[in-house]
Amino acid sequence: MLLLLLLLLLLLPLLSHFFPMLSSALTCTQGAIRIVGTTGYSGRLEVCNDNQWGTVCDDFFSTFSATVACRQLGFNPAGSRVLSSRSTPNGRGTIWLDNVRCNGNETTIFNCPKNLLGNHNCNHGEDVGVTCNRGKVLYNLLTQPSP
Ligand SMILES: [Ca+2]
Repeated sequence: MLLLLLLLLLLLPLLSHFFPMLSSALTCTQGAIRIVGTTGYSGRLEVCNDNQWGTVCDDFFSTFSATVACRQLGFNPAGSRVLSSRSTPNGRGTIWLDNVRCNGNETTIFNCPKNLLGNHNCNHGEDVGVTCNRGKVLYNLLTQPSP
């Protein structure tokens, strides 16, 4: 019996490799955000909700909102810019945020005035991006690497 248990314990990592549900695989941390792009500091903005990465609509998304996103990602907020939806490659999945209207002082993008999560009138052609100051500062733990 004990041997069987040991065997199962040894096999579990292998099993969960083939059946990710077994380890209740975490895709992303609730409330985390990321920039999807080749440079790491400029690209499509994505946010994590309900264990899924999703995108942000460009409606009302201003420099103030870009500033909040960049600060949340641990960048120096100075010089944060909106990357227009025209310049941002379309994302996939759920559009989590719409009508984001930060005043610039919020600590996370989720604290900004916005629609309820997933409540939007957008399409992925309206996915917004940000360009952050390349300088990173070390005061944020919610940063997750881009794929
Ligand atoms: Ca909208």
